[in-house]
Amino acid sequence: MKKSINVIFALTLLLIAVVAVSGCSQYDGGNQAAQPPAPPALPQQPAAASEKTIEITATGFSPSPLTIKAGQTVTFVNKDTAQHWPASAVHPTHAVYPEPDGCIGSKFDACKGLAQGESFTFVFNEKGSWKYHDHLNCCSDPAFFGTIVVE
Ligand SMILES: [Cu+2]
Repeated sequence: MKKSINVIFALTLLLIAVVAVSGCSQYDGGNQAAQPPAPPALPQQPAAASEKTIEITATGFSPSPLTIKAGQTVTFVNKDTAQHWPASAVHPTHAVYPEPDGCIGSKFDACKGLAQGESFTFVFNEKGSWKYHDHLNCCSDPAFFGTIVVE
């Protein structure tokens, strides 16, 4: 009699353990299924909307002029075999863009010639019409001047 009670007790414990484990794994599974769709939807939209690319080729900057919103990021990519150095107007002081303490006169400055495939990324927080140039091809060719309008 006592032995069969022990067996029933052991089986009850086993049943509780199985229910607890399967309950936990079902809960985790539900969590994993619910989480992934939400996070990617939020960060993707602002990132895609806030980043712009300006390509530098042998014929200059494109697109130019470029109109963006304050806080947007612009990446200059050198697609040319020659080096190019985007920097704020005006050559040679580069101080027109109103964020000081860059390498020459403002923070809107690549601070070096970009080799083919290299890029320079800058966040435009100041509203205005900001002229820039290629410091290495300045200032005989009008193709190597550009404007970014920040609204
Ligand atoms: Cu310059």
